[in-house]
Amino acid sequence: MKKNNFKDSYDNNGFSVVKGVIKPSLANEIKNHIKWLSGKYPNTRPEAFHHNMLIHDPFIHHLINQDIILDYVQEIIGQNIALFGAHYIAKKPLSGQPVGWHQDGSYWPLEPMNVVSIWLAGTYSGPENGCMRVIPGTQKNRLLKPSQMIKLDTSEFVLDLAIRPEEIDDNSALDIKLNPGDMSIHNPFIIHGSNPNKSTLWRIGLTLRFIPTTTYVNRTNWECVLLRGKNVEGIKNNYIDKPIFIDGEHMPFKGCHKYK
Ligand SMILES: O=C(O)CCC(=O)C(=O)O
Repeated sequence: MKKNNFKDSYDNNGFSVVKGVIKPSLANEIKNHIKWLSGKYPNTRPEAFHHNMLIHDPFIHHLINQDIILDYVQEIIGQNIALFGAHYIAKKPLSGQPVGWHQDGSYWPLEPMNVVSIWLAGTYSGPENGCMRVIPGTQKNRLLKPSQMIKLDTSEFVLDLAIRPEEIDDNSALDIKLNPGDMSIHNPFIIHGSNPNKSTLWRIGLTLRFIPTTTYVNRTNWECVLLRGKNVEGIKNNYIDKPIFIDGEHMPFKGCHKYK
């Protein structure tokens, strides 16, 4: 997609889709990474490979440093870019968990709420296997606080909060259909969620949250990565160093020598 169309769709609808942003071989490595992490953390569901498990992982750094992804992010938040969140939401065949309707910003201690999310597909993701769904235009809604939402049981849902059903009109919800290597990008205010995966296919997505370095992450010692441009004096985010690849601790991947 041309960058202008991409930006227009993001501004008007609250999300945009970019086809083939990474090569199929790299998307395949995302699939391998889920297998690798499932071996490393056998007691964790693959919907819950959270930031703390990923942020020092060289393969994640390889992904977040893909210039083509950062070029799109730059169109929205400018040239000084950091990552403050990474989370795999990988849904197993037959029993992948749903994500309740929510706005991302409700969860985040960001000052100001200037942030953009990428959802990078490691597999096909469509209505059959519980793809992300968005309600276009709702990025113009007010941001709900956690206290205005209902609590969900995390043994059944990926996230612990959802917007009250009576506050949602999902008639205009759209399925974000992606192939391996495609990505969607969404606004922190847009209402979105996903259904369970009852199909026989995996559904693997990596969510990445990018901030301009003018956004302060107000959570003590929260680990961020400075990716492009420079940090801002007075905004005391905790930017970590480039990780070192360790045999046995990290998944080998094409390009891992750059982390040795
Ligand atoms: O992966 C999903 O099903 C939902 C993703 C999501 O909620 C997000 O990226 O903010």
